Amino acid sequence: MASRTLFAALAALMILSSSSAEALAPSAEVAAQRGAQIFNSVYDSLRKWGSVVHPNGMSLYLATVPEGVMLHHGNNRNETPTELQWLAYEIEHAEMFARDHRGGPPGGGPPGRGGKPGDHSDLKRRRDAQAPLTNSDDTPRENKSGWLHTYRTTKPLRFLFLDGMSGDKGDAGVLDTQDYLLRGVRNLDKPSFWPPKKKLTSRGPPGEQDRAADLCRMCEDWKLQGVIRTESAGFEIIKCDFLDGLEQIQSLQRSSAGGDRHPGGPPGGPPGGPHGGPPGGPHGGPYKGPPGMPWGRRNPDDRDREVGSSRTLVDYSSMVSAFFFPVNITNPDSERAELPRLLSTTKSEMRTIRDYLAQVIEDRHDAPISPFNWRDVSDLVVRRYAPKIPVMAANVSSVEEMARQIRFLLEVYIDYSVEDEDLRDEAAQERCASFYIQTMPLKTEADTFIYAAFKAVNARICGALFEARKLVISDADADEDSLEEAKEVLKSLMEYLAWSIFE
Ligand SMILES: *[C@@H]1O[C@H](CO)[C@@H](O)[C@H](O)[C@H]1NC(C)=O
Ligand SMILES: *[C@@H]1O[C@H](CO)[C@@H](O)[C@H](O)[C@H]1NC(C)=O
Ligand SMILES: CC(=O)N[C@H]1CO[C@H](CO)[C@@H](O)[C@@H]1O
Repeated sequence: MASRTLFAALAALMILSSSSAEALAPSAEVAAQRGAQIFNSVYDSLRKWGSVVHPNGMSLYLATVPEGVMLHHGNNRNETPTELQWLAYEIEHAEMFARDHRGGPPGGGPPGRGGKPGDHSDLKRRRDAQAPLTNSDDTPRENKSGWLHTYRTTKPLRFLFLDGMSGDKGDAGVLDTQDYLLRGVRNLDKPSFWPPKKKLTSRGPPGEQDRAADLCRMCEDWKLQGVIRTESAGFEIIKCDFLDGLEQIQSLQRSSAGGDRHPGGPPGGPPGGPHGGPPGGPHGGPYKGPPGMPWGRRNPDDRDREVGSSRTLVDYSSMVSAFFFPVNITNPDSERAELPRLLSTTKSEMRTIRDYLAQVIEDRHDAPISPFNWRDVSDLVVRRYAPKIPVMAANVSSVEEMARQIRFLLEVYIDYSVEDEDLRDEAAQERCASFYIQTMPLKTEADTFIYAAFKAVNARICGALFEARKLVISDADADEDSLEEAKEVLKSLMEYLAWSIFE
């Protein structure tokens, strides 16, 4: 009897512990609740403007740089790096580091723009680690100019892509996926506890060099070449074993006079930062945005900057996102409520997501990447609705004009062979909600979560448009008030969507 009780108690305990171990799991329900954020992560991926508008990345993807892609590295010597180093997708980004005798990566974000005191020590440590002694700060200024090295990829290279402005610095959330999720750092005064293989040698707050070293240890386990990130100055790669899969095609010394004036390129660094452009950034345009944020200055040129869909192929079916999991992503800073954070998550939640990511990376490592993907679907949706909705929400001045715009968007979904109007509209709204997503094969869990998210977004768009349709088309007495009501519906739709293209 006693043993039976014990057995039952043990069984109950096992159920309890296994259910608490399984408590944190990704789900389509959670993905649907965070549909807009997931949609935006996919749409914004490898796009500068989207990364600037939604800087706090919560998502990770496998990404491949195919053979024959050109990448750049600026440093202070006529030597190709042999270990962990940074690569830039764009010339002007790498040139920022070739110009200065102190060398360094296209990474880390120019100091003086981040405005964080920590950034300086970060950079100093980074450059101490990278620059040979002969080129340290006491080198005569004449030897200031560096080298710009250009490479081509000699085989497809697999990376982990971190969305948002994850290449920037600062404590407002751009580093959350790296520091909290991947590295498991909690208290930044202490070295990271994970991965535990090697004790960190540096002291003080873990900086960029430690971060890169930690990421590369993980990438080694995952058989990845490194990490792709976006920073203010451009898109960059942390290449862990630098020369693996790279061939140098050019290495030229920059003019020492070119440092301060560089037509077409980045202007010289300000006093506060060896790597920095002026507040205008590498393109010199006036940034706008919330003050005090490292990425906060928005450059109009960023609207057109993107890696493109062929220089880097993202495997959307490998997406792993904090948005898929029921974790608390609320920003404790209520003034930045629109920016998600991982501050209120626990170590064990982060470990669960990391383990899930490791499994996805293993499963998808060699999976063929579909040329038509979820970002293409998001493009279709945005291209269809984005040019119309803001005008309808703000600038339409008559019921007739609003009705015309709504017809333009919704007629495609309506089957006029159905006589009952309610049935017809109901079926049309459902058709509208799945129209763009119905063709995508659902091969992985990520596909089903993205599907759920996209479905939620499309359902919201269609719900709003059909509501507006009721107000100004179905209602024969539609008047000025109906028009205003319809506009309000569309305004709140825009707030929900928060598409970067609206900014
Ligand atoms: C989530 O985190 C926020 C910010 O830290 C906190 O205010 C809130 O109470 C948390 N929510 C839950 C359900 O724990
Ligand atoms: C609405 O009209 C104003 C004034 O003409 C214009 O500045 C604004 O860009 C328009 N907005 C949209 C979304 O078209
Ligand atoms: C212009 C100038 O001073 N160049 C010096 C750069 O450094 C080399 C040695 O590394 C000197 O030989 C050059 O004179």
